[in-house]
Formats: sequence, C-alpha cells, structure tokens
Amino acid sequence: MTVLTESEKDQLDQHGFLLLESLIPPDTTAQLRERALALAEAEQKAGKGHTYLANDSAQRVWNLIDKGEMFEETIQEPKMLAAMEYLLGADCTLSSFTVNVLYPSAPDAGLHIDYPLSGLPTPRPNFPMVANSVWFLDDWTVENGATSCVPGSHRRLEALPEPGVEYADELQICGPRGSVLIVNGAIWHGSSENRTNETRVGLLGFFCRSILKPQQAHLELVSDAVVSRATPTLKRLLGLESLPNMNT
Ligand SMILES: O=C(O)CCC(=O)C(=O)O
Repeated sequence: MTVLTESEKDQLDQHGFLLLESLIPPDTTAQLRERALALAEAEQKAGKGHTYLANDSAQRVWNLIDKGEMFEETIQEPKMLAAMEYLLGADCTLSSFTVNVLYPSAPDAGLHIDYPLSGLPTPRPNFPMVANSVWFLDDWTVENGATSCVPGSHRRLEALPEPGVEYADELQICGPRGSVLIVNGAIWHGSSENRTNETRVGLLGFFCRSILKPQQAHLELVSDAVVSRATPTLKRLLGLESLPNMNT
C-alpha cells in the first residue's frame, strides 16, 4: 500500500499543498497529453467545447472517466490517491475529473477555493472537505501559467481571496511535466496567465469526502461498460459505496 511520508503529510497540513515531482512516467504523460488535446479539439469542432476566460482562451473537458480507458487507470494512481485519502478519508470519492487547457494568452484565472466551499457559511470547516490533483502534462513554468497558491490560506476559515488582488505570499508552483500537485481545496489557488505561444495542458482529478455530493453525477454519466469493468477502487471512487439508501 502506498502511503505519504511524515514530511509529505506535514507539508499538506502546514502549507495546504504538496508537489509530487515527476510522478508519472514520460510516455504515459505524453499519451495523456495527446488524448487530452484530441478530446478538447473534437469537442470544439463538434460545437460542444466548454471554453472559459477571455476570448475562450481556456477549455475544460468534463467527465473524463467516460472518455478513454487510460483515464480509468490514471485516476487510481496510488501516490496521488494516498494523498487524497490522507486529506479526505479512506472512503473519499471522485468529485470530477477534467482536462484543463490554457491556450496562449489565457489570462490569470484569479485565486479561488474549490466547489462547494465558497458557498458555505463561515467559519468553514477546519479540516479538508475537497482536494484537487493538478496533473502537469507540460512543464509548469512562471511564463505558461503554473498554478498559483497562497501557502497556509486553507486556515483562513472566514476570508476569501479578493478578485484582482495579488497577495505578497502568493507563489507559482513550477515543476517538470509528469508532476502532480495536490492542493487542499480550501487553499487560495488558481491558474496564472499563459504568456507563451504554447498551449499548457493539465488534468484536474478533484476529490471530496464521501458525505458530499460530487461535482459530477458519475453514475449517470459513465457507461455501463466502464462500471462493469471497474476495479473495486474505481467503483468506490465513482460513488457506488456511498449512495443514499433506496428503502421505501
Ligand atoms: O489549472 C490550474 O493550474 C489550476 C486550476 C484550478 O485550480 C481549478 O480550476 O480549480
């Protein structure tokens, strides 16, 4: 069983984020990038691209579990899951799994905390409720929009980041392609401006405690074939072990 070291746990507890550097082998990273971009292009061509930010300069591809067998395996990566289970409990579930593409000139997306925390009354819970894994399918650099974080901001239980403000303690988390950044969903974070001529491609594997309603209704969105071949871990992540009861 893969577990976090004490220093990795401490990093998550104290700073609210952890960079798992070069976790994914280069050939897998390249395949994931190719598939992610192919899906983004196909959805745009079909007029179903989920674009956002100014001039449609960023794009999400939703419901990845149903968009290629490689994503079923990817979301069960043991070290990433160990981090999620440390933060959210051994029974944590998938909230959503998406591609996030930043095209050249995508602006800074601004700092935020993750769904559904910003809609909760304050003080927000002082333990993690949701957490994201940001998969670097390109090198994450200051120039191409590497994720910004404000270390320790998961402990600011009353406050929210102010739109447009640059915080003195905000850092961009850079790293080589194949790295996975784990962020407590309560930390102030967001993608930065892509000032390069290259597209920055990432995946967002977003998880929640099993008591929460996930961001996507996996069991309605995922095909029967995916569910029937799912490993016990994937079934649990899709929510099969945390369904409301059907007693009448
Ligand atoms: O793509 C990134 O750098 C981070 C995106 C993110 O944090 C989000 O959309 O919640």
